[in-house]
Amino acid sequence: MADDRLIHALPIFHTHGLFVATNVTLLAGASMFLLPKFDPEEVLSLMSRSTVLMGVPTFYTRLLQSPRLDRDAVANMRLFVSGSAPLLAETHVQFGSRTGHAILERYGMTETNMNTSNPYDGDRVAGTVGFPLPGVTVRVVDTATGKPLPFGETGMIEIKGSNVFKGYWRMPEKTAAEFTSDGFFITGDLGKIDERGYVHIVGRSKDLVISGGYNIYPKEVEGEIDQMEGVVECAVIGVPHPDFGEGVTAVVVRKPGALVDEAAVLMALRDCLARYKQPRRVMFVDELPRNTMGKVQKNVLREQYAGLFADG
Ligand code: MCA
Repeated sequence: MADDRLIHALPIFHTHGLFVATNVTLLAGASMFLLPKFDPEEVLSLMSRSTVLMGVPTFYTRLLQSPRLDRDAVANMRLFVSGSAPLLAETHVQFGSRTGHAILERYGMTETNMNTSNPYDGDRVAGTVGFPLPGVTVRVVDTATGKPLPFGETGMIEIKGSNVFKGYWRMPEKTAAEFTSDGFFITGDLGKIDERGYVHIVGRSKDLVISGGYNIYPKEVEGEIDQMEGVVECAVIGVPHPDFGEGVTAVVVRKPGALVDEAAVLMALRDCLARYKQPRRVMFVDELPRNTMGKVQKNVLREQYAGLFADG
């Protein structure tokens, strides 16, 4: 709305900060505080002069850590939006009880822009990303057969609509592989649609880690570690992290007698990968778990290390 004022603390080199936050503000003829980075105390200070905050889940978990966050602090605020990574139902509930606001969670991707959203008027259901936006078709299909599934059953989420991109720049094969023959984009997110029509995202089939709203492709990190002296192979996974949602974790197999340790791996990556892509922990194992086809079972590793960051 034209009299809105957005607190903009997202990077503007991503869809969320540029197209969603900035363009929507311009389209509405509204205004914003454009901040160089997210600082929870500064954001709290601006709330008395603002009406909307758009953030990734880490914004909300960090705001919850401030004792200043209460109903008085948000008295002028109309809307809190979350996207780019899954918002834990627990964060939604805690934020609601501290502030009286139900965070509006929505679902987008760089390839599609925004797909679904919880309603502005109506139930914003924790753990769901709401309904398809106007003009967007969302279906859930069987991952093996590609056939649409009934309500409540989990499968691959596919999207069609004028919001969907045309393809990856100069990557026709990747583009072809990620669209169905009837023109749906295969998101790589696994989910279901419940009887009320709310979309739930329950997992991911693409080998991708999302840390603090940034996408990390494990292959890139694995490629760097595999090149190191003393390393046989490795697998990079995301495991639950209290601040970033998922924490990048490398599981490494060393050559017999090799001295490479966690510090050495981190040091080797320091200058060749952006900081957010660098593992927060490096674990060593004798061998990686594999299925009968010889494929590394990352799900087994994710379970094994699920509690790694439990204490922060
Ligand atoms: C910073 N670090 C990170 C991350 N961000 N490590 C892992 N994951 C991250 N996301 C590193 C820093 O370099 C630093 O390294 C250490 O972690 C702690 O930094 P800190 O000061 O706590 O971080 P920050 O600068 O406060 O940043 C956290 C953040 C930021 C505010 C959550 O990551 C962020 O703005 N995320 C938003 C990303 C986003 O806009 N995604 C939208 C993509 P050291 O320890 O060396 O000091 S578009 C999208 O996903 C679709 C379209 C959608 O639906 O929106």
